[in-house]
Amino acid sequence: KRCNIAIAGATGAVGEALLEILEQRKFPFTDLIPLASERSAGSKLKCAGREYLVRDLETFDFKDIDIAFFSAGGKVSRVHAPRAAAAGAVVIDNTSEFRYDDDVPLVVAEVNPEKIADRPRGIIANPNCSTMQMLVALAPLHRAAKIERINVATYQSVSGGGRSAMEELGRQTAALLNFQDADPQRFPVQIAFNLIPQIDDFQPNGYTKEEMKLVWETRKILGDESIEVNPTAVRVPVFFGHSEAVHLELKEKLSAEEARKLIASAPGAEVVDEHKPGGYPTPVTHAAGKDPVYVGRIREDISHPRGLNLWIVADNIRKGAALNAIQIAEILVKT
Ligand code: A2P
Ligand code: 11C
Repeated sequence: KRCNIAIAGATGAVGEALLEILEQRKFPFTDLIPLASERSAGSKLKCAGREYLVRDLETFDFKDIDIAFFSAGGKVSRVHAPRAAAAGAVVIDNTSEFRYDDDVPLVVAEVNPEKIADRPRGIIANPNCSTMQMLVALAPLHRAAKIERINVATYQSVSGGGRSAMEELGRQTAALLNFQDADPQRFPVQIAFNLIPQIDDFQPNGYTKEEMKLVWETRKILGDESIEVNPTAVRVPVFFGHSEAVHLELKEKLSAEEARKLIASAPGAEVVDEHKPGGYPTPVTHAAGKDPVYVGRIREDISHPRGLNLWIVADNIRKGAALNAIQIAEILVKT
């Protein structure tokens, strides 16, 4: 079944990846409408050998659109996603705007695709990148041995913050190598040659929203409110690819070898786990520009009888955002 698609935020970092992946996967669309703010309306974007004119989201009528991808920030989704759904489009929303609403499914294509069919508001939410990659790796372990608690520290690349954040890392790196000031604008403090233990806003409990997303989204996607999640989210001076050090406490013991086998046979995951220099995934050597979620450093926790340690790396713009959204759309066009 061919269909008309629209991309709100088509000129952004995730928008660019959406166009690239639609082309790579030969997504069966009839027409494609890139949408952005009036700043970039009138410019042109390429997909599958054709040029498409960018239109202003503000004044666009979604009546002929079957699937609308939204990646232009929560505030934009709040206003325009319900409008697109009311006009008959199925919205696949990349922001955190609707993720925690009971009547909006939150879907990782390899983990809970069955939820796509139940979308009373015509909106399907795409999880946050850090939850997405973590659950592609952890879902098979949860099914086999039930995860009771997840301790996770993230190492998140700047592309998660969009184009302006990538530009800031590039600009600061060049400035500092030329003995000039970093002059932070997009991030609260210098990101080049530094680490920042804050992503998104602080919540009343002292955690950041990025950290709480890992708690809320893990429980919703795995359908298990009893899972405890203890997160720390850190921004690192990497352009593409989020990494996560994950420590699991399981109900039943799994050996490292059993965990390796379960992850290796899970859809979307790939084990890279050799005990030698470079025998593990990194954002640059494995993840950037690639589809799989890479898992390495799989070890039994020497301090806990049913503990496991893992290192999970994926391209936050691809599997973490654009790819999963397109996998959802592929399921929609098949049904
Ligand atoms: P524009 O290029 O017109 O600013 P990123 O996540 O890389 O920062 O990209 C954000 C995306 O969201 C861009 O495509 C941007 O378009 C779009 N965008 C931001 N604000 C709005 C808005 N008010 N209306 C429509 N699109 C918006
Ligand atoms: C980051 N995870 O790395 C964020 C970006 O909730 O969709 C995505 C924010 C979200 O900055």
